[in-house]
Amino acid sequence: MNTSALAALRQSLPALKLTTEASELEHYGRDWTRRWTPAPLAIAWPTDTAQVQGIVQWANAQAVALVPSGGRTGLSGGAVAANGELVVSLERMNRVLAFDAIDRTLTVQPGIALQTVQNAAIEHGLIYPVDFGARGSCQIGGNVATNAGGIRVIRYGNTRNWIAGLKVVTGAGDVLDLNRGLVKNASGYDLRHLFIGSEGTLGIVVEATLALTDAPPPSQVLLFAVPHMDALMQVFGACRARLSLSAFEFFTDRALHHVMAHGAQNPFAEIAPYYVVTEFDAGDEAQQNAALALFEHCLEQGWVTDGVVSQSEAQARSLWRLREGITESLAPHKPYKNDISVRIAAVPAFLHDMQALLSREYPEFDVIWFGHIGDGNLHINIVKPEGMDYAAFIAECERVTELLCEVLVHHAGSISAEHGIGLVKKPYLGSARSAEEIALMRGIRAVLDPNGIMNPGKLF
Ligand code: 2HG
Ligand code: ZN
Repeated sequence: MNTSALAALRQSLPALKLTTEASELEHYGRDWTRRWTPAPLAIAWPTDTAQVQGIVQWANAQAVALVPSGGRTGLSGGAVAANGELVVSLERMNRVLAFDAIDRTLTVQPGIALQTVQNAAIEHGLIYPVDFGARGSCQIGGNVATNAGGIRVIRYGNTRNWIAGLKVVTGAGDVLDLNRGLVKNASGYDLRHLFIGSEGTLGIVVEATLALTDAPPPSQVLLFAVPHMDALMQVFGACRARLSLSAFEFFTDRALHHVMAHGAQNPFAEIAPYYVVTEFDAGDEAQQNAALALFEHCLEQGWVTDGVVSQSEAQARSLWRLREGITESLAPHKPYKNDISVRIAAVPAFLHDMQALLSREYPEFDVIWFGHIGDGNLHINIVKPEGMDYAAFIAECERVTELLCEVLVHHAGSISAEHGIGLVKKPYLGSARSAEEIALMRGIRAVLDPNGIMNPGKLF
C-alpha cells in the first residue's frame, strides 16, 4: 500500500532515514493512551528543516497524511498514527542550537527532551521553569504542540509563556520564523501562538527559542493529610496568603493506594481521604517559620490532620514521588482519563458537582482524582473493573464524560486543561469552544494546511 509514494519520498530525499519495519511502526504509531492499534505507513527521522520541508512537500503532492511525533507521552491520542500516515519523528533533531546570555534564551531543536532543556538552562545559571512528570521522555516540540502545563503553572504559567520564538514548517510547506526571540513585537497577529497548542494540525515545529529565568530560592515541600474535600481549597487559600508557592497539588487516598502498590511509602501513620503537596520558597528562617505557623493554623481550623515538611532534597523528592508517581502506577490498568479545568475560584463548587456525578455514575469503578488543583486543573482516572470488557468500559466512561461536560459547561470550564484534544476528547470539543470558534479554527487550518495533511482526525 502506498509503496509508490514511499519510493517517491526515497527518491526526493535519499538521505532521509525511513523505515516500514513492523516493530518500529508499532512503537512510533502510538502514544501513552494505548487505545488505538498503530498502523502508520512508515516512520521518517528528518535531521534538519530542509528535510522536514521536503517531507511536507512530498505529503502534499502524494496526499499522504503526516503525524508529527515527539516523545509520544501524550494522553489524548494526539500522536497516534492508526491510519496509514507517515510518522515524522523529530527525535534526531535534538540539539541545543544556541544560548544567549543577554536575551536569556535557549534555542533548541524540537526533539530535545524537556529534562535536557532544564539541565542546559541550569548549566547557564538559569532555569526553564515548565516541569512535569514526563520530563525525561517528552520533547519540546510536543510540549509546544499541546501547550504543556504541569506542576509549576501556578507560578510560571504554561509552555506558551516561555516561547520567545518558533520556527515552523506549515502544512503548506512554508518555513516561518515567528517572533525571533523579540520581547516586544507589535507588528500584527502573533502567529507563533497559533502553533502553540495546535496539536500538530497546522505544521511542524523545527526550532524553538525558549525564554529562561532566574532560579528560585531554596524551597521545601509540604505534604498535608486533609480530612475532607472542602478543606482542600481552604488550605490553598491559607498557603497562598502566607507562603510563596511554586506548586500546589492534590491527590486522594485511592491515588495513594496505587502509588504505594508501586513502592512509594506513606509518611503518615493513618490514611486520609485527601492529600496536598505544596512547594514553597524557604530560603530563610522567616519563610520556614511561616510554613510552621501555617501548619498550626490549618490544624487548628481542622483543615489538615497531619503534615510533614521536607528536611532534605531526598525527602522532597520522596514526597513529590507520591504525586508524580500516580500516572505510572495506574498505567498498567489502562485507565480512562479526564483532564479538566475550571477557574480557580470555581473549584470548590465544581468539586461538589463533580463528586456527586462521579459517585452516582461510577459507583462500582475505582475513580482516582489528583492534579494541579492550585490552577484549577483536575485529573480523573477511571480504572476498569476486572472482568469488564474494555470496549464496554470505554463506552461507559464516554457516556459519563458527556455528563461531565454538562457540569463543566455549567462552571464555564474546559474538557482539556493541558493534555490536548487529540482523538480522546474530540467528541467533546464543542463543550469547551463555541461553534463560531471551531469554525474559525477550521478556517485557520485551511489556510496553513490547505490539503489537510497535518495530523488529520485530531482535534476536530
Ligand atoms: C500529571 O499531572 C499528568 O501527572 C498526567 O498530567 C495526568 O495521568 C494523568 O491523568
Ligand atoms: Zn497534569
